[in-house]
Amino acid sequence: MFEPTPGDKFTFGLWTVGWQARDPFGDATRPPLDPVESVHRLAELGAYGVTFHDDDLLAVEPDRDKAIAAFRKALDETGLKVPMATTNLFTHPVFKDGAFTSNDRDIRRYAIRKVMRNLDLASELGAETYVFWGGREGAESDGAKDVRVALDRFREAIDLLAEYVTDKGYGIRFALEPKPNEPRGDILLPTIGHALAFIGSLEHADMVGLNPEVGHEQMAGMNFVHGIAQALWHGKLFHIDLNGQHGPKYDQDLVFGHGDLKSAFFLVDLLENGGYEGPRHFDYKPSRTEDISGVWASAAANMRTYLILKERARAFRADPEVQEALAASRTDQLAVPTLGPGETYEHLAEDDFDVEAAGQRAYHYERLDQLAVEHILGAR
Ligand code: DIG
Ligand code: MN
Ligand code: MN
Repeated sequence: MFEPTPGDKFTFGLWTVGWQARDPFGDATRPPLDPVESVHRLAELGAYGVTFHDDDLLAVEPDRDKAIAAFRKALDETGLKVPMATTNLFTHPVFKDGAFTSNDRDIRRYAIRKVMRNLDLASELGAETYVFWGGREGAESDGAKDVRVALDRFREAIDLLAEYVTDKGYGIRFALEPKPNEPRGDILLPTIGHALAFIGSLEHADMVGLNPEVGHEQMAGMNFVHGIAQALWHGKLFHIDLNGQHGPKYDQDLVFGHGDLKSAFFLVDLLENGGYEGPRHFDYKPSRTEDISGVWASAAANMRTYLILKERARAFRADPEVQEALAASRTDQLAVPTLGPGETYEHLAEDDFDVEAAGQRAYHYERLDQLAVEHILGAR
C-alpha cells in the first residue's frame, strides 16, 4: 500500500535530490550527484518525471551537449517524463541584483537569452510548463529599486518570452513562482496574490499562470490551501511545488507533510477533488544531515506521505459522520447564490430577518475539525 507509480504523476526537481547541502553557514555535506543517477533512482522509486534548471544538467558533466545526451538517454531508458523546466537565474554572481530586473541592462538581456536557450531544450524534451522563480528579483533597500519600474522590466521580459514561445510554436505555458524573501531581502511578486495581479497586466496573460510553493506562502504567514483555492478559482494553477515549512522562518523546503501536516491534508483533499490534473511536483531539500541513503529515503517519503494523505482525505469525505458534520455546518449552503432566480437587489428589502436570532446560530466547526484531525491521525 502507498507504493507510488507513474500514474500518480509524482515529479522531482533534479536540484532537490542533487542538493549538495551547502548553506550560508556551511560547506556541502554531499558530493555532486549525476543527473543520470537521479533519473534512474527516482524511476526505481516510482516517480513519473523529473524537472530541471538549465544548470542542473551540468552537475558532473561540464560539456552541455554531452550532459544533455546523457540525460536524454536516461529518460529513454527509464521512461521518465520532463513536464516542467526552468532557468537558473540566481546562482551566478552576474544575477546578484536580479535577472529580468537587474539595474544593469546588459545583464537583463543576457538573462533573457539564457531563458530562450533553455526554452528550446525544454520544448525538445516535451515540457509543457516553464517556471519563473525570480529569486534575485528584489532588493535589500527601498532606494535601490523603484518597484514600479522593476515591474515594467519584469513584464517586458515575460511578454517578450511569451512572444518567443508563441512564434516558435512550442505549446509551453509559463508559471510564475512567488516567494516573499530569501535570497533577496524582499522579492518581487512575493505571494500568489501579487503574482495573480501581475499576470493580469501581461500582454499574453492567457499563457501565464502560477507555480505556488507550499513553504513560500507559509513563510509569509499565508494559508496555502486558500492560496491554491484562489489560483484554481482563477484557472491559474498551472503547476505546484510541494514541500513542508514550519511557518514564518527561513525557507526550509522540508519533505512534503513534514511541516504543517493538517494543511498538507487539506491541500491533498483540494488537489484530489479540485480539478488539478498536473504533476505533483516536489521542490524540497534533503536535510544537510543526510548521506545519499537519506536522500533517497526523503524522496520516497514525499510520495508516500502524499499517498497516505490522499487515502486519509478519501476516507474523510466518505465518512458518514463527516458528511453529517458538513451538513450541520451548512457548508453546502455556501454554494447557493445569495440572490434567488430572477431576484435583484430590490428583493432584499422583502426579507423577514431577525438579526438577533441569526446571531445566535452556531456552525459546529469544532466537531468537523476534530473529525479531520482524527482521520489524519488514523484514529477513524
Ligand atoms: C525555488 O523554490 C524555485 C527554484 O528551485 C526553481 O526555480 C523553482 C522550480 O520549481 N522553485
Ligand atoms: Mn522553497
Ligand atoms: Mn520552488
